[in-house]
Amino acid sequence: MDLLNVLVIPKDDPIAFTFFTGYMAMLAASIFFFFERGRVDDKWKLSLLVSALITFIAAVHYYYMRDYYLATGENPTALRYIDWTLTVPLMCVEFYLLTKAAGAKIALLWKLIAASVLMLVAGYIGEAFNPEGGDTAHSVLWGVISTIGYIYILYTAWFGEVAKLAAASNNEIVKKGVRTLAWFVLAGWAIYPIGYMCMPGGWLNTAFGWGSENVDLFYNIADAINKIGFGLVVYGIAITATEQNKAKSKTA
Ligand SMILES: *C/C=C(C)/C=C/C=C(C)/C=C/C1=C(C)CCCC1(C)C
Repeated sequence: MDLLNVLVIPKDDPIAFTFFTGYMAMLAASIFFFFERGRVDDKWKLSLLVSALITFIAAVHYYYMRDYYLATGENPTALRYIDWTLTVPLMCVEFYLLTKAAGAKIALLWKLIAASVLMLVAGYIGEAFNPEGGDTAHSVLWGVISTIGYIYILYTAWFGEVAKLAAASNNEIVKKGVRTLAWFVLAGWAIYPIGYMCMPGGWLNTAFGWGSENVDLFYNIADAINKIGFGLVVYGIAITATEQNKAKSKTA
C-alpha cells in the first residue's frame, strides 16, 4: 500500500519544516488573540478579533499549502495569494481601527485596500504567469507595478494619513504602536520581494542561482514575522491602554 506522502516531512527539507511550523504558530497565535480579547477594554476588542482572524486565515491556508508543497514540491502560488488577498486588507483594517479615534475616515481604509489589491494582483500575475524556465522581463515588469502599491502603503504608514492621524491622536500608546507597525511594513514586508526575486528568471535567481524553493522559504519566514508580530503589537497597544485606564479609574 502506498503511504500518503503528505504525512512525511523529509529530514533534509527545511522548507517543508517551515510550512509545518508556520501552520502551528499561526494556529496558536489565533487562539491566543481570541482568548486575550476578553482581557482588554471594549474599544480594543475588534482590533484583537482582527488579529486573530489574520492568523487564523493564514493557519487554514498553511494547512493546505503544506500538503500541496509536500505532494508536488512546487510553490503553492494560488493558495498563497488567496491568503494574502484576505489577510493584507485585514492588516489595513488594523491601521484604520487604530487611527479611527483620531478621526480616520473610511476612505483611508479603501485607499489602503486598493493599494494592497494592486500590489497583490500584479505580484500574482508576475508569479503565476511566469513562463516555464522564467522570464526576467516579465518578473521585473510585474514586480515593479506591485512595488507601486507597496510604496503607497509604506508612505501612508510613515508620512501620510496614518502617520499624521497617529501624531494627532494625543495618545502616546497609539503613536508608538503605529510607528512599530510602520516598521513592520518597512522591514518585515520587504522580505516578500526578496522571495519573489528567487523565482525562475527573477534577479536573485539569475544573479546568485537562488532556486525557486527559496520563494517559499522567504514567504514563510515573512508571514510568521508579519502576521504574528503585527498582531502582537496591536495586542500590546490594547493591553497597555486597558491597564492604564484601569489605573486611572482607581485613582479617580
Ligand atoms: C500576511 C501577508 C503579507 C503581509 C503579505 C505581504 C506581501 C507583500 C508586501 C508583497 C509584495 C510584493 C512586492 C512589493 C513586489 C513583488 C511581488 C510581491 C507581491 C511579492
